[in-house]
Amino acid sequence: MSRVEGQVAIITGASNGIGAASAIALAREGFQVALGARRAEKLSEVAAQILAETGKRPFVMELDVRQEEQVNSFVAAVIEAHGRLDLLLNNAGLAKGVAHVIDEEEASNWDQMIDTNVKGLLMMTRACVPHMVQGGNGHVINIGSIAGREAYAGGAVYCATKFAVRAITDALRQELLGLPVRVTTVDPGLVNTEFSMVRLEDQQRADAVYAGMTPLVAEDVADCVAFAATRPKHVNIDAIIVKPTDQAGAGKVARR
Ligand code: NDP
Ligand code: 8X3
Repeated sequence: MSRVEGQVAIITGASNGIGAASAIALAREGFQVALGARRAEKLSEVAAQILAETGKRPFVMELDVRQEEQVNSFVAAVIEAHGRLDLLLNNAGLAKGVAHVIDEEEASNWDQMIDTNVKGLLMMTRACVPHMVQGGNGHVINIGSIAGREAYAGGAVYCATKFAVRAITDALRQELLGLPVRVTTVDPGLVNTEFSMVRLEDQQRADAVYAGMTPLVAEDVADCVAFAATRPKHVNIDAIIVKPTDQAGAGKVARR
């Protein structure tokens, strides 16, 4: 039997990309997975794939991590369904636009990034960790970014949110010291998902982000999540930075 068989994992932003791939990877490892995101139909497709492959029916519920009531009722419903919680993958997140700070005419993109990537992650963490402490086992895995280690023009607010994720990860690990809850950040470089389409709202510009190079795919990041999640309980993977071989930093990409 696998080390994590029967343990329960919540994955936010599980309807697509890294979240969907990680949910599948965690389910393959033996976790009972609970999937949250705003697009219920896409969640159902991911759930169907997991059910077909593992024989386990995932918990599925619509979730906007910016809405505190939804966050709390999602976590309560998972606890009601499964009676325990062992892992939270804080993956839901996005970048909106590449405008320079002085050119951004209104604050709605800033609000959406900060509310999702930072406040949503905080509210999910606050709702989940007490159940982990109570159950004697827990792990919070945050999806950060290399944008949380290196800022770039056009990314002031997105980078700020990912710097914040790293600060929260490190502070949380100290706050939970002595309790049976591990804290990890997985920080990817370029991954070919819907991320660039959501950010740029233009398919040609989104495709250009990955042109002439080989980006990561969501499954590459899911491998890192699954590795961190399946270490023995006394092993805390603090951080994994994972980039394409064709990338040496933000904006430092080899294209052919
Ligand atoms: P996708 O756009 O493919 O997936 C983003 C996911 O987040 C979707 O499932 C979306 O679901 C969900 N989401 C967005 N807003 C909310 C919300 N308010 N509440 C709940 N779920 C939400 O992109 P990725 O898979 O690439 O992104 C996942 C994470 O990885 C993000 O945190 C991103 O910042 C990070 N990342 C991505 C990189 C990349 O190059 N792709 C590199 C480094 C980090 P729905 O729309 O259904 O709500
Ligand atoms: C996404 C990676 O480099 O586009 O977090 O900001 S990057």
